Amino acid sequence: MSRAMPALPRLGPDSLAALPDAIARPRYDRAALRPAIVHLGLGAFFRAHGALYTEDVLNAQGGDWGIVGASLQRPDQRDRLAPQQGLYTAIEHGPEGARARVVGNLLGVLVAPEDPAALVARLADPETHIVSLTVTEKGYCHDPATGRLRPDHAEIRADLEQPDAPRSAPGFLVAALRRRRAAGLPPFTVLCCDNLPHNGRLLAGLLRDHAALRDDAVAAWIEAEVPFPCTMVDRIVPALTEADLAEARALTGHEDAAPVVHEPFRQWVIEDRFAGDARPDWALAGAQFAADVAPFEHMKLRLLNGAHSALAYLGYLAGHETIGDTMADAAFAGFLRALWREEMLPTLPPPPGTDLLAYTDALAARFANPAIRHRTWQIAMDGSQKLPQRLLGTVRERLAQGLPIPRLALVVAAWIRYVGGVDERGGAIDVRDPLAAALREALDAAGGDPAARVRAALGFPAIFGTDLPAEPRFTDAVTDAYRRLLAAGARAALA
Ligand code: CS2
Repeated sequence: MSRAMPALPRLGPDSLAALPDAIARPRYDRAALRPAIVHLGLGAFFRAHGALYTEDVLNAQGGDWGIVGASLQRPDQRDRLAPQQGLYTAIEHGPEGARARVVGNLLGVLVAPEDPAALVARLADPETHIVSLTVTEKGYCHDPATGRLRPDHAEIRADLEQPDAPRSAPGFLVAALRRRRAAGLPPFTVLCCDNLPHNGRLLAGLLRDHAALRDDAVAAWIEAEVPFPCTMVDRIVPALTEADLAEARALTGHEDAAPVVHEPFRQWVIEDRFAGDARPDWALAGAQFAADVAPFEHMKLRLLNGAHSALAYLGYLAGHETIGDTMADAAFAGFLRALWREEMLPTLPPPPGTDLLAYTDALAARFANPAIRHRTWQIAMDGSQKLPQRLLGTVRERLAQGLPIPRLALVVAAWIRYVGGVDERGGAIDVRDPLAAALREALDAAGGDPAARVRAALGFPAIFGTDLPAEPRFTDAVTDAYRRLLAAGARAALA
């Protein structure tokens, strides 16, 4: 006979006083919080990054900077968090073990598809000062190679059909800004926190283009009045697992359906341009306000995210489940060092006060952290949206300088192998990417000839533009690497 475990109490406001002493919890007055920040794309990353910076500011000086989350697709975050009145456990996994805290600044979660008008109203409300976003690369409905809005995108078309019940993130922002302008209200600040190049400027262009599809005056107002600070965000936050749920239970003695597990490191560099200068003093929590975020963002997108994608495709093909497992394989750790040193660092100007070699040393240690189980499959997702800013910018700069790209080409070849959908042992790969079906179709149509398959994959201008497929130094290097991958497998191809 199996004996049921005694049920633990669900995490909620009443549990705060009952948590074990080691668990940090809000030290400010939760009742004083106002819905001043709305975050679109509430997921593990934001709850382990921006929300924790805000939590630290509240703990340091109190205040009313509460956060309302919004999910643009699914109700699961709301369903997990609502019974806990927004409280959740953040668990830090460092080399010395785990440390947990309970976070209190989340006021609620709106689920956009259930009631789009409610989200537009929340955004348009004068109490909303900042709208931050982590909707992932594909959530911007743009063309990753050019950074322009795709008016033919299904979600953008849906926005235009029902402007007061939009579907896309740009659609919600435009609908709310239109309403604020009509009401004579000041704009909110749009704070993009996704891993996109010049993310603030990119989003400003997308909103202008989106608004101009209906009303040039709104587009002009957005361009003139709305601040879109650029940001660089960094913290490794793997997707939630059953083990995390169990760990939250063990640490807190409470049932938490929505814990987040993250590494100790975090970084946030923010351009200091906010509507009415209204923002939490995130510097109190270690964020950096900078006049120019571009050098930080370049460093991070190329050295961290570029390396992540490299390890994800090559590591997955070699049968490694996580980034930590991949780094524990000396062939991969060595390849990564060489990729950084030989091909990435030479084209990268260091941000003020930063030693890039030390930065890559620290990255290698972060990637190797065995307590962070970050799956290669998770990072391999949405490669069509990630390759341009992570790897192809470096490729273009090296080619322009007449420099070779053997390792970068191998990563692109590994991506082609990955999106082909069949792994090295003949098993199916669960490829998640907005272009997955189109890529698979193009590769299948190309047949078995490696050069034809590479040509087919590189023939996606949304990813590679029109310049790279026409550049023999690029296509030859990728084709060579792809042949080596087919002949010897990913691990041997690293040599
Ligand atoms: C990762 C990022 O999933 C991915 O593509 O490269 O989520 C990465 O972990 C973060 O950007 C780290 O700051």
